[in-house]
Amino acid sequence: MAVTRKNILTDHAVRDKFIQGVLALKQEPSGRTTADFGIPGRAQSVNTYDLFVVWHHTAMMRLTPAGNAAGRNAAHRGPIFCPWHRVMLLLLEQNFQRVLGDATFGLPYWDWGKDGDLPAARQIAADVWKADCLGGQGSPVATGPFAYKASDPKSFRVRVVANVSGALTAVSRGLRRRFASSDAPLLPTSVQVANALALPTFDAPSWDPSSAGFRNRLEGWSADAGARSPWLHNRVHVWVGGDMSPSTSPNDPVFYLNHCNVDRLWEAWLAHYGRAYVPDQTAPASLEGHRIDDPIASPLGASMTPRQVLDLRAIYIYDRLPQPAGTV
Ligand SMILES: [Cu+2]
Repeated sequence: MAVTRKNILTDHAVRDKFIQGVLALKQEPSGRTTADFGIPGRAQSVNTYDLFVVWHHTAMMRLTPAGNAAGRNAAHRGPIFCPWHRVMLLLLEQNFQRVLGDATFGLPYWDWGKDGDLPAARQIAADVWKADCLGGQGSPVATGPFAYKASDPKSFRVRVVANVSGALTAVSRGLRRRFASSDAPLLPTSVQVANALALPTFDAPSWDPSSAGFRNRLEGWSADAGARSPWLHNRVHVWVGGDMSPSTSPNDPVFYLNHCNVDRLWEAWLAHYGRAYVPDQTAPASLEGHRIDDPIASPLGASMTPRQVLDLRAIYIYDRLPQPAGTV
């Protein structure tokens, strides 16, 4: 039976399990150590939650192909953006189900387009940032389930970050968020989401941040006419700020609520346009890592290809899919 992924604001049981799952995976040794990933200092456990942080950073640092000027990498700035993060969420969801002992658990999503429809002052005080949900902003975050408590070593700690030269470093500090900086003062809106869904092309040459199509709009390099980047997914990262900005952004659990919504929007697009994906396997080797049968490898399990994740309705569905602009 497929699990249902729900809006985190509409189901308190799912919200509480998400929090519980994050905290449990934060404490659970993965069997890998910092030394396995070349992180300097005394070798210490990379716990399961932090293994996803390392995976994301590593993928983002691997340019595909090496040295390309557009910065296309193994997880971003190209068509693989959608399937790569879908595989990541799937593996996280399986780990949640295991650690919670609940095979019916589906990852929740944050419908940020809805919050983007609110006035600015209400966006930073929206329900998702309340103490019973994700807690608010701060350096460190001081409210909610991921607040830093100096006296409690089991309270939420960021364990792995990247330094200025892109190398992973072990740390132990509180989570940081800084909402609505001048780089992204407002969240994306539901109209912008609907406009993105109205784009019938998934992706197109040059398969990077300058491409036309749905993937690039959703990822957030191309905007509605006249609008200023960053857009949609990118804008959410920048709007939350702090630990949500760099390559180690899965350090903030809101990463997964953002990406579950991104995956929901991709699912809405797939449902509307016939589950198509480009480029196919005849595309040149310069697009390796982004073609339909190229493997998405992970330190957490078997690799999967884009083709294998275009229809996962036997595994999970969303409680609600938004519609493209111009449809009823
Ligand atoms: Cu990412």
